[in-house]
Amino acid sequence: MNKREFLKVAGVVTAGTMITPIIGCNSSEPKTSNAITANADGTFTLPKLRYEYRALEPNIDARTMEIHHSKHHAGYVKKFNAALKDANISGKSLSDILTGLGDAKADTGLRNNGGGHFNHSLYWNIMSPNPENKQPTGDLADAINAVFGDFMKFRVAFEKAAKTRFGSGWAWLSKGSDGKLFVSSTPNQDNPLMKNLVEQSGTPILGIDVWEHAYYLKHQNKRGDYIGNFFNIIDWNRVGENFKNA
Ligand code: MN3
Repeated sequence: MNKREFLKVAGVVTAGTMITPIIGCNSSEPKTSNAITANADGTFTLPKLRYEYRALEPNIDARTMEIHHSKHHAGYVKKFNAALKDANISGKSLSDILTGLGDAKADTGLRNNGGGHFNHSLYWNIMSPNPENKQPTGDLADAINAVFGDFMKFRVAFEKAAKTRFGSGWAWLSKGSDGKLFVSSTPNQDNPLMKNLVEQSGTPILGIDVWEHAYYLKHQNKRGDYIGNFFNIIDWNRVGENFKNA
């Protein structure tokens, strides 16, 4: 029995008083909205995860999570802050920066790294070790059924978008300006907020990272296995909140 298991058995571990986790969960849960708001000095910060790196096992392994968050995502944040400084941008929200890309001031540093920061912040936020619901509920379920017919048809469409994205990129469920949901995929670190750069624009409420760094250590070339496992850990309550706020 390790220390954590002992504490669990002893009843010491309760919500909000977890023993020091690898990444530092605390009672003030970081949400995507916090991650996408600039600090007072205009910079952005790597958000803490609300679960430990190992918490999503066996669906996503601890080593992948650690490298993905502490190296890849941290790298995007660092380079994004540098790109903001170069572009002399300060005080804008991440969403506004991404939505505005593609005009004369478009910059690959902002696009790749700002996109990387937004996309990963959303991705961490919509996963949970123990989702309360395995499927969407309420208004989100109604909206999915209205467009796709039922949840399984949505899942097939989403998995197809994720599997067929050639090379590195993301698959999304987004809310369009007409309020309707749609599934799409984007290359690299693009996302549907980048209205001047994508075929179909909207506000992403669910996203899966299909870069190899998101799954290669555990699944190697089997992207489909990773996508299937992802459905075990989608936090549909959070996706529902994103839908409501989009
Ligand atoms: Mn990634």
